[in-house]
Amino acid sequence: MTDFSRRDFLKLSAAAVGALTLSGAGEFGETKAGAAPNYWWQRETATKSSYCDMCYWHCGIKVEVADGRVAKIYGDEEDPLSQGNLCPRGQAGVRQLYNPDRLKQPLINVGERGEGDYRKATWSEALDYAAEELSKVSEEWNGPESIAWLNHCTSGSWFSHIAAAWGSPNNGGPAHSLCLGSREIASQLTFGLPVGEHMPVDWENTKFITLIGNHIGENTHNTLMKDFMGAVDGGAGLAVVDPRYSTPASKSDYWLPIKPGTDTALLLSWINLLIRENRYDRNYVEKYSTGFEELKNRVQDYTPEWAAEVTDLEQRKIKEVGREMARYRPHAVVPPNRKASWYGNDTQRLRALFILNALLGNYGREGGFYFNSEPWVEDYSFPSMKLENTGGGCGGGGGALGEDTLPEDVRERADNKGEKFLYGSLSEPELIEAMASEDPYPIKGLVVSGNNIFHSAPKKERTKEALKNLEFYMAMDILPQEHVMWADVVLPESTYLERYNDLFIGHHKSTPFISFREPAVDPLYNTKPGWWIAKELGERLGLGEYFPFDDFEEYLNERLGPLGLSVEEMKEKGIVKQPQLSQPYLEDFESQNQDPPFGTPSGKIELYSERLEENGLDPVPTYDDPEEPPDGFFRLLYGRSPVHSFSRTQNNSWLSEVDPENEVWINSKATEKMGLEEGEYVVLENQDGKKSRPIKVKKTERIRDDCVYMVHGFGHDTPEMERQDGKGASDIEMQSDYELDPISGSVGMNVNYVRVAEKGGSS
Ligand code: MGD
Ligand code: SF4
Repeated sequence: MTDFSRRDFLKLSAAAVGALTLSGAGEFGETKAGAAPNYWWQRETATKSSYCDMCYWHCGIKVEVADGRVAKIYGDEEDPLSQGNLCPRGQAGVRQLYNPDRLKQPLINVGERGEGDYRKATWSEALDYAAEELSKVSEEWNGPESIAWLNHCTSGSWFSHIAAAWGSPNNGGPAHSLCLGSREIASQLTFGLPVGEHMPVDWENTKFITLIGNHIGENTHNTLMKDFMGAVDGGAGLAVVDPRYSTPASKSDYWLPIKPGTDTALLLSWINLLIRENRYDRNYVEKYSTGFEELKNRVQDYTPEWAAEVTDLEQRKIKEVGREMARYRPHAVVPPNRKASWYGNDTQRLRALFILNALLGNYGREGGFYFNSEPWVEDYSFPSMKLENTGGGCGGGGGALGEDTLPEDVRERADNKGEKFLYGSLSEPELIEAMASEDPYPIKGLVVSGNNIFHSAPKKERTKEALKNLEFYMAMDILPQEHVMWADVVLPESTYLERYNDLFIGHHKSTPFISFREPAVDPLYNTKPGWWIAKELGERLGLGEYFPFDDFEEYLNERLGPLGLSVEEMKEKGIVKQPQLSQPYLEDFESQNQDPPFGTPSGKIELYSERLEENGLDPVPTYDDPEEPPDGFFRLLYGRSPVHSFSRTQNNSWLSEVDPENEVWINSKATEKMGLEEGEYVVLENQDGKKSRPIKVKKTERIRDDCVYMVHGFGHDTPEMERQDGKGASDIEMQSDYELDPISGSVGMNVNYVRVAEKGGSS
């Protein structure tokens, strides 16, 4: 019998809002009418140390707690990332904690999957049931590989830990295939080094920056934005290549409104120009790279004149920007963007970008890229696991270029049947396809944590089919997002302000550091930290030996011990910087008679990749024209809002007040032709006849007329969260197609097209 339906959810949320309002217990301690002021700082306060989880940048924070309630969050001045400042999302973390819509207790589904009929359960009931069902799937469907694990949050790595210990290779998240995988693989192929979490661009010394569709300022990463603006304010020249007049384009010296999908042509033409006009850094190339002559031969036809035709850019501008880069080299940099998966040829596009940087002689030089230096922190000594833990947490998923190390009794990963792609971590959309088709083998169990599989992966309908095909599906989350309310067991995690997490190990230029997270307040409702949930589940699955600690302080103390630190000390300090000798530039290695740290087989920058050639792939990037939009359709482009993270924050009361819904940017000439007014609602339809929710029109000169643009993360279908439900449209609903990158397994979603199908409607 159902005792907890969607309607109850809404009632419960409303009651919780009421309770907060009546008690006057807002986090800033507002006063009841007529009462004496009682600000939070006049109460008993405590300061807690943590790092922000509103995005994976993980700025260090201090949390002020007054009478057991979080009153304020601010940046930790000691932290190299936040440097004492937070973005709006960081400050709004407090509204995530006190969000009345949060998941409040474990739930067990009692209806059809997707209908949202639940009964409340105790923790032991929910965990016993989950362990029993997962074990049943493993026994009946040929082992742990019949269960997939998709994680994207700081606690998610504990579920990846279970997958690795138990032996499922179907373990990962969106970070690789839907975000930065192709960038990481291209960097590894060229320099033998990852780009890593915090892009090692030497902003403070750079003199000329070229951004390729990298909308810094709309996508907000605290330090990145500050460093970038510092460089621009300090006089660095700026060129922005984007079909849209983005925020950085508005600060630029050169805006290149490129035809979407033709960036590789532009990059190759700059390579051609630097070589043809002898403007590249000859000494650097001779000393540190291999394959220059082959590169020179292969790019000789990719002239700026040719590229101007292909990219729809002015020839003069292409040449001028190329020459500016050369003028300022090696202090000229072309940073890669983070959301690198666009068109399915992404590793080659990124290879072209890195080769261009190499010709500018900027890797390991001031004003280019510096060499990262990670702090040394001992791993916890777990018993050896069946598989390597492939992560899946935030920002994970660089994707190794190494050999497959699966033991003989474990089947291959289901996402790469027939070796459709060469390298890389799990490709989430390909895994979902394997779940739906049962090809190459049935996957009948799924565990999802902190990964909105209805909003991060394309082909949402196929994702629903995959879920229907499962025997058991469990989700751990903090909110009743749409995909969560499809799960058989729903486990409510405490938010980052209520729990311990692992150490965050980072670096910012020559400063390696570790940040610490402690609970600022006790968990609200009947929620639990992710590490506890995973440990309890692991023990029930017979994997208790992989969780050999009683509580999380014990775990953290074992990691901190070799550094001469402890949990008690970290509570005080929050951040510890390591006085480790760092070598950001090539000259630092040379002065110590050391080889440069390029990790390629040749030990040099590989302009020509023999590894790609051996695998039948282009050793030097080549260019293919993108498909043209069908008649009457625009290419659909998408990006970020400065105050939202993915599809996670639209329900946050402060953030949704600032940015409640998205708009579709359409060029004014096109709106005039269609008779569309600014602010009116339209329904979009894609090439496969999929229709969007109504979305507001933004009529603008700031975008080309062959594409439209919308911010990702809106258009939720979540009756349990009224504030975000149905606001704006979801780009994912329009992304019913993608192109798979044959090198990295990344999926390019900029290969979808929309037209305005109807006028009218509202949010
Ligand atoms: P992209 O999606 O690559 O994002 O940040 P970016 O790397 O900046 O770039 C979007 C820009 O590319 C848009 O300006 C778009 O018009 C342009 N563009 C689209 N197609 C093309 C093309 O064919 N050629 C060129 N040259 N430009 C094109 C994404 C990054 O943002 C990522 S990956 C994550 S995961 C973070 N997410 C995030 C968030 O959710 N919210 C906020 N506020 N910030 C975030 N920062 C991060
Ligand atoms: Fe938090 Fe903003 Fe820093 Fe991301 S950039 S960690 S949301 S403060």
